[in-house]
Amino acid sequence: MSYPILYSFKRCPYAMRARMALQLAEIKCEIREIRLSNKPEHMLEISPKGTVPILILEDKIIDESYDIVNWVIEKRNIFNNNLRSDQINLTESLIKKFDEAFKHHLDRYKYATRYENADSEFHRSECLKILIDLEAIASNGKWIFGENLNKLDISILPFIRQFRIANPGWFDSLEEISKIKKILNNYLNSEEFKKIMFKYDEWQLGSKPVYFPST
Ligand SMILES: N[C@@H](CCC(=O)N[C@@H](CS)C(=O)NCC(=O)O)C(=O)O
Repeated sequence: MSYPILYSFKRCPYAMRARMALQLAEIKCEIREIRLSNKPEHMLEISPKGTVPILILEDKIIDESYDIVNWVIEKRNIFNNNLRSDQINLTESLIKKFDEAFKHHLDRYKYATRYENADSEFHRSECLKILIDLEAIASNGKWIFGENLNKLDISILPFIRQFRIANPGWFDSLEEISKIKKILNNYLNSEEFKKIMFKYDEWQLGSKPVYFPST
């Protein structure tokens, strides 16, 4: 039996969301851990834009993390929750906001020197504004919409994790996003998160196949 192939990079927030969906669905894949500075030729052949994650299926290749998550959701009912229609709409608009505005400011906050004239503090406060808006709609429960994990949690928490990592002391002292901090902690301390952060050696042509989730 051949398994789907997943090109991945452990620390990539987009790859994390894809791995989380696959893990929750218990869809076993051959995982190929890459280094962004040393992308395998085969990966670039099948998806010349050169980003991870990429999921190779028998009949198609999916090279956008959002599409991988949706493909998993169509296949398996991993979030068996009855969300209201406003929560469904919020899910889509917030994922877009994190993929675009939040990521834009996050990169300029974390790596200001790589961008001409980037003011790290300005970009940090733009990210924080987005988190304060999220705080306003977040539940007091374990996850953003309550006690059940949803597509929104697995899609945006990897970016909030990165935001925290840039300056954990400052992030942890923020009182205005206390629900978000709690939800992030729940994510980071979950068994599922530990599983998706399993460390694989870098894949090279000819490497013996290794599988995700690791057993
Ligand atoms: N829109 C893509 C973005 C993926 C993306 O940008 N991944 C980063 C790693 S976090 C990447 O592969 N960058 C390529 C590079 O830095 O060369 C998706 O959602 O899958």
